[in-house]
Amino acid sequence: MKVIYTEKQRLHHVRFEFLNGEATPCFEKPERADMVLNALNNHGGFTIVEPNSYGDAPMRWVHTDDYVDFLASCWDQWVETFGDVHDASPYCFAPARHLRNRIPKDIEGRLGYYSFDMTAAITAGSWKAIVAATECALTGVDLIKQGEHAAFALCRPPGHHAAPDLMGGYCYANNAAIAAESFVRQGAKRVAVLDIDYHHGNGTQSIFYNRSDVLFTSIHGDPDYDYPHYLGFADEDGEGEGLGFNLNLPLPLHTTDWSVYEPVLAQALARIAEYKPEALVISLGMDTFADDPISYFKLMRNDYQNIGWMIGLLNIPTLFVFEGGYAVDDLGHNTVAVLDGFNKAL
Ligand code: OKS
Ligand code: ZN
Repeated sequence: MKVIYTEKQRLHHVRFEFLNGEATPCFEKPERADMVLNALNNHGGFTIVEPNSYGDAPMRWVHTDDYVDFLASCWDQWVETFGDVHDASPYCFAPARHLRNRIPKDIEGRLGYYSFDMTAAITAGSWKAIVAATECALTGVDLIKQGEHAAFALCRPPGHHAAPDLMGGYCYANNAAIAAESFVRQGAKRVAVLDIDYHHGNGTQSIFYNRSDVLFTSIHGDPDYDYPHYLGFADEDGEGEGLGFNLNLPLPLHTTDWSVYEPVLAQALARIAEYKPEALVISLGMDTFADDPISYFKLMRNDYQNIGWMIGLLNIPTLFVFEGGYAVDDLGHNTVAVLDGFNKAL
C-alpha cells in the first residue's frame, strides 16, 4: 500500500494547548507522524511517496474563500501585531450566542471569528503544512483513481473538525472532506466517509450535511460528555437533499471496549454497503485506544487489526486519512494494525 507523506507537515508545531485549565505541551505534534512512519517501515509492504502539488484551490471546494484567505494570512498579521513570540491563538469567539456574525479587522477578532475553540493555534509554518496535508489526501485520491485499491494519507495537521469557515480541535483544512469532494469531482456518484476517530467529525458532517452524494458516518464518544460537545448526536440525520445521509453513532465513555464497538462498527459498515459508494474515505483517528491520554474508549492492539479487516471486507476502493491519536508509543503499531488487517481482507 502507498503512504503519502511529506516532511513539510513538520512546519506546523503548536507549542501549548489548554488541558483542564492548564497550559500543556500540544498533543498534536510532528513526532506522531514519525511514530507511524517507523512502524510502517518496520512492518514492510508500505511505500512512502511524496504528495503532488495542488495549491489551495481544492481547499476552496469545501471551505469558504474568506476562511482560506484568513488561514493563509493569519500568521503575518499576528506577527505585525504582536511579533514572532507566541503562537497565534484566539480568546474570544464570534460564533458564540448573542454576538454579531461580523468579521472584524484586527487579528484577534479574525482568529476568534474563524475558531470554535482554543486548540487550533497557528504558527509560522502552519499554512504550508495545512496545504501539504490536503495535498497528501488529494494525492491518495489520485493514486486510487489510477488503479490502487487503497492508499494511506499520513496527514498532519488533522482535518475532521474543520468546518467550511471554522477551525478547531487541532484541525484547519478538512483533509478527508477535500478527498471525498475530489472523488465526486472526478465522477463518483456516491462517496462514503467513515469517521472512526474517538471524536465526532463535526467539520465533515457540516460540510456534507445537506448532500446525498457523500454519506457521512461517525462512531465516537458521546458528545454529551466529551469534545466537540455541541455536535455529533444520534438525531442529526442530515438536511434537505442530505436527509438520511448522515449517521452518528455515539458511544459511552469508559465502557466502550471491543464488545461494544464491534456491533456498532458492523452497523456503520452495513449502512455504507447499502449505499454502494464508488469510493470510501476513512477518517482514521487512533485515539479510541485504551491508553490514549485525552480519550476514553478501551480498544486494544488486536481490535485495530479487526477494524481494518472489517473495512476491507467491504471491498470498496479506500483512502485512509490520518486524524487524531496521541498515545505516541503505540500509535504506529496500532495504525499499521488497521492497514494490515485491511490488506488481509482482500
Ligand atoms: C480538551 C480536549 C480537546 C480535544 C481536541 C480533539 C482533538 C482530536 N479536553 N480530534 O479528533 O483528536
Ligand atoms: Zn480525535
